[in-house]
Amino acid sequence: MTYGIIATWAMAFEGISNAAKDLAKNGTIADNIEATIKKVEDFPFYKSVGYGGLPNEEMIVELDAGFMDGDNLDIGAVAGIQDFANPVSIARALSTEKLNNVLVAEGAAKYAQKMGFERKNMLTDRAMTHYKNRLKENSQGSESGIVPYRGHDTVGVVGVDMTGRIVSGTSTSGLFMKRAGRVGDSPIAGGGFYADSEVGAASATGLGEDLMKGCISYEIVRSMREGLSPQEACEQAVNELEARLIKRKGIAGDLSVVAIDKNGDYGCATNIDNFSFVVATDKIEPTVFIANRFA
Ligand code: SD4
Repeated sequence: MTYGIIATWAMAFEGISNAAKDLAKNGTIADNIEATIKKVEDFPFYKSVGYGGLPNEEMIVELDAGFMDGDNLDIGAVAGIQDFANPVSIARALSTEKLNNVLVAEGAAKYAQKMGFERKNMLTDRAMTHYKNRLKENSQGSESGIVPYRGHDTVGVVGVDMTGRIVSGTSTSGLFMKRAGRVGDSPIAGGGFYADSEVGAASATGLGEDLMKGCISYEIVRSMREGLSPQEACEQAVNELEARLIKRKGIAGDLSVVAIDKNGDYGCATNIDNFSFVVATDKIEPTVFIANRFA
C-alpha cells in the first residue's frame, strides 16, 4: 500500500518522520499534515512560520494558513490572523464548514475564539530584535524592502495516505516587514496549495506575489492530471512561470514547489539554490534533499 508525504524546507524533518510512522500504521493524511505543520508553527526559531515568525512593518505578527482535502475538494484558509498558536488547525476547521471557508483578520480571530483554538502572543523577543535591527539597517540605507527568508521559509506539506486521500496544507508569517494586511500565496487555494485525490497535490514557497501570478499549485495538479509526473509538473510550472515573469516584468521572485501524486511519487522544483525539502514514503525513509536552480 502506498503512502507518502513531502514538505518544504528541512525544518519539517521531525514532523515528517513522525508522520511517516503514523502513515505506515494506517494514519490519516489530514491528521498528519496538520500535526507536521503544527510542529513547525510551535518551534520558536523558524522565522517565517507561527510562533517566532517575523512581524510586519508595524511589528505585528500576522499569520496565513491554508488546508485542502483532496477527497471532496474542501478548502479552508485564514489570512492576517493574530495571536493564535496554530493557524493551520483553524484553516483545517474552516475546511469542514459548508460556507465561509476563508476568513481574514478579526473575523478569523472571532471564529478561532468561538471554536476554542489556543490564543498566544506570537511575537517573540528574538523576532522583535530582528525587527529592530532591520529598522536600524533600513535607516542606514544598507537594506530595504521586504524579502523572503531563505532556509526557514513557509511550511507547505502535501501527502497521500493508504486510503488514497490526498491533502495539502500551509502555514506562514509571510514576508518580513510586509505591509499590514498583506496576504501572500499561502492561504490562497491554487496559489500556495492545492489537492485533488484523483490526481495529487502541490504546495509552494517563495515570493507570494509571484507564485500567485501563476496559480502555481493548481497548475502543477492540472498538468499531473494531463499525465505529467510530479517532477515534470513541478519543473514545467516553475520554468514557465519564471520565463513569463522575466519576459513581461524583467524579474522573477523566488519560486519553489513540491508535489506528490496518488501513487506516492513526488516532485520538487525551484529557481533558487539550496532549497531543502523533506520526503517520506513507503519506499523512502524520511530524508532531507536539497534542490538547486535548474540549469
Ligand atoms: C508569502 N510564500 O507570504 C509566502 C512566504 C514564503 O518566503 O514562502 N516565505 O509570500
